Amino acid sequence: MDLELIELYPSPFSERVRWVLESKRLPYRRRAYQPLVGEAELREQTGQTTVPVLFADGELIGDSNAAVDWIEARHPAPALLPADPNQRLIVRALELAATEALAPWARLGFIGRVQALGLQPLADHFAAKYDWSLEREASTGKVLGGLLADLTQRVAARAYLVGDSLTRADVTVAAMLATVFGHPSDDLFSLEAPMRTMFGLPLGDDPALAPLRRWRDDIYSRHRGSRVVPT
Ligand SMILES: N[C@@H](CCC(=O)N[C@@H](CS)C(=O)NCC(=O)O)C(=O)O
Repeated sequence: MDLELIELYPSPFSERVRWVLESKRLPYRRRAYQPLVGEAELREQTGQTTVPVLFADGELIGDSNAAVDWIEARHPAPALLPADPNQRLIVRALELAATEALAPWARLGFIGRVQALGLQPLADHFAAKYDWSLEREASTGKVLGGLLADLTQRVAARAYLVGDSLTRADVTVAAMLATVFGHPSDDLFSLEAPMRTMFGLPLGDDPALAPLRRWRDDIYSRHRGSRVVPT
């Protein structure tokens, strides 16, 4: 077995794949990607313009959803997908809600911060790449409000999003919530202060969402396995 992950350390998409690999106790090498300056080389080597990219036993997997499926199919224990088809469908729907809606919308807040700080040329690069505008950023709350409220209601009453044990839905939603609440505290996720301040939305401070934040922190404490650290 030979596994190498090209990652952007603070990105929840990379974090999600690290978490799945580590849950299954799979040894892997890590290679850091640097936005903008590393993009031409990434495209040349992998055909991709985003990370994570997983090299897995000779295959190149350029998307975190495909990567976690590859891992689950070949390394099913401990299972992170339920056997029951209904539960499995809910896990997949939650994962897609988190990776394709929650994180991309909440990321607009991150890009807005990069813009406001005038961190060029990164700011304009991200704005163009991820379709940022002040107007789109301003509608994040409207788009995500219902999903965040429903997630909060679910985890206020139950330890896990689906069933009675950890699934990829928990891993993925917990990882993607870094875009809403910022990262978990430094004892769980090592991150330099300047980078830490770049993540999280004002709506993440809404007291109504506090149970969701507590759940995220609790899932990290109980299931991440060890403190997340850079390469
Ligand atoms: N659908 C992709 C999305 C990955 C993605 O958006 N990656 C971002 C991290 S937030 C990235 O590579 N950003 C760096 C860049 O654009 O240069 C996946 O699930 O892997």
